[in-house]
Amino acid sequence: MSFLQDAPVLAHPYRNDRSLLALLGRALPAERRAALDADLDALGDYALHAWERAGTSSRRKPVLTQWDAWGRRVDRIELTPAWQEGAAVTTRHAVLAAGHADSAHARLEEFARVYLYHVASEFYTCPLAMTDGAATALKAAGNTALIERALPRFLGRDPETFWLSGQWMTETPGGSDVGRTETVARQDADGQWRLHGRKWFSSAVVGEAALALARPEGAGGGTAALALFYAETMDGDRRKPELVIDRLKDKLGTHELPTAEIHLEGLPAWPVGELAHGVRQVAPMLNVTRTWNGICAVASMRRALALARDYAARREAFGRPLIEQPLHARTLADMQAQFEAAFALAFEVATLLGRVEHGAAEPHEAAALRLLTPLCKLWTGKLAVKLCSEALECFGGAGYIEDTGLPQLLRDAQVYAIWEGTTNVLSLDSLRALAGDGLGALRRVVGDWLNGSDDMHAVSAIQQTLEAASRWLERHGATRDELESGARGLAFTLARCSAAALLARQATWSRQRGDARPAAALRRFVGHGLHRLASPDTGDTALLLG
Ligand code: MFK
Repeated sequence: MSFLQDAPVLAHPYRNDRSLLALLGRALPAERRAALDADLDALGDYALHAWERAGTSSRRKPVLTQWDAWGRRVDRIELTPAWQEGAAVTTRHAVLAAGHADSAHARLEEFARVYLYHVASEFYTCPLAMTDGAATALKAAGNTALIERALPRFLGRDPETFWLSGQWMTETPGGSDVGRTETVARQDADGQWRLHGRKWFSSAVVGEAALALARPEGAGGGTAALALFYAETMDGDRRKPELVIDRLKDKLGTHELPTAEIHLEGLPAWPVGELAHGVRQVAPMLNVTRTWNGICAVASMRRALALARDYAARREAFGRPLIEQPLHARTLADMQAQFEAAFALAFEVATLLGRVEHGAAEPHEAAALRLLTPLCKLWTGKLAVKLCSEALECFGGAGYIEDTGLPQLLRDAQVYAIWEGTTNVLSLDSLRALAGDGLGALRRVVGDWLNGSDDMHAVSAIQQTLEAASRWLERHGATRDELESGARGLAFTLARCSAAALLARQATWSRQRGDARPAAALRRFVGHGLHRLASPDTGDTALLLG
């Protein structure tokens, strides 16, 4: 028999994740940490089981059957195994319930679960994110009737009564520009609202409810005239006939996720709040799903890196294991440093969300959260693609072969930069959050995070880069086109500074406990530069595109 290469082995995703263990050790009181342990351990077990199952199963895509043998419209969707288990696994481990518990730590405890579950879930986390977002938006709107009806289902711990909710926003003319929504809400003579239109990306089509943007009949055009509606999709165990599934999307990645194009043909719906300003009402949902996006992006990075790191010890080339090859080791260490920075930022957004929702945060922390949410989403989304691509390369040709399970990581990672708003749309959203004193709020929290750090080089680099960002804003803030054309560079700069400051805080805590690795990650991350500010556009853009 000729040489056979050992496959990479996935170590227990919870017990071996030093970043997660250190974060929980620093951020949670001992009794809450202990109470969380069993769920995290079990979700780590589930992740291992799913990884092993994926290696032997060929079931990758859901199947839509639109008609039965006798010509009746059925729109039945057969799901992959992880999707069939989704409600049971997540209710058993209180994934959504944890996030809405009465504690400032609720969101951190929720997102620790999400992080461990995500890759194994085969993007069941996508509708879970929307369900979480829908619960948050209903609470923010204060609609008591809908809260009493839907939240026990959305946040419940019984898989039999658990409901998933969708977010029906995207339409053919309005992906980013939601103000172009064409779906109309009409009121029957008896007062019942009904939705008529076509929604172009529905990833919770197997769910039982949805929040949908629609234009009340006769309302004007644009964003402000849109209203937010709550709808239910099922009549007992049959899908309502007013919801028609046109087809499932054939996507680059997230293959197990049944994303559908649908028609609403008079689906009954109820206004969530006033019959206007629907985008304002759905914004809490967007900010929650964008937080999920950041956590899921770091979960994918962590999986890719864990496999690449393990493989580097198993694979020999030129007489020694890859891990002993200086350039390969350096490549992995660079990836580790970037991952640790992204991890720190994503989990701080989760933590701050919990503090703000619980009323435990100061006003400047709430303003910082509003800015950090798009920054985290846009930066981690891009970084996930880069790191997953680099991780595949660490396997050479094997990283390009489907049944290693590796290419899927890269295909799936691409969705993070698109789902819930592209990098540019999120960069522009960060400008909304910077209006007023968003940057001042960010600088205050960064100052708190740097307090006590002994890495003077990193502290000075972070502070100088924030100064440069502030000067950039002063210079370009008055001219809208200049501001927008540089928004991505500004957003990446602020994201990197925030992540570095959070890494500095973790490094200080870990060093006091004898672990110098986060400090090394900080040095390396800062060493790659924080500054990504765009130089003024001297007309070259128009020239290049001419
Ligand atoms: C997981 C796998 C998925 C499978 C594949 C899926 C592929 C992708 C499928 C998708 O389509 S995902 C959905 C992607 N679409 C989006 O995420 C929407 C992107 N567009 C935006 O985010 C726009 O910024 C937005 C539509 C939210 C607003 O743009 P507009 O129309 O210019 O609105 P405007 O007037 O600026 O804002 C309306 C109000 O909302 C304002 O408040 P006021 O009414 O009080 O003035 C804003 O301040 C507020 N607002 C907007 N964004 C906010 C926000 N408030 C808080 N937080 C925010 N993030």
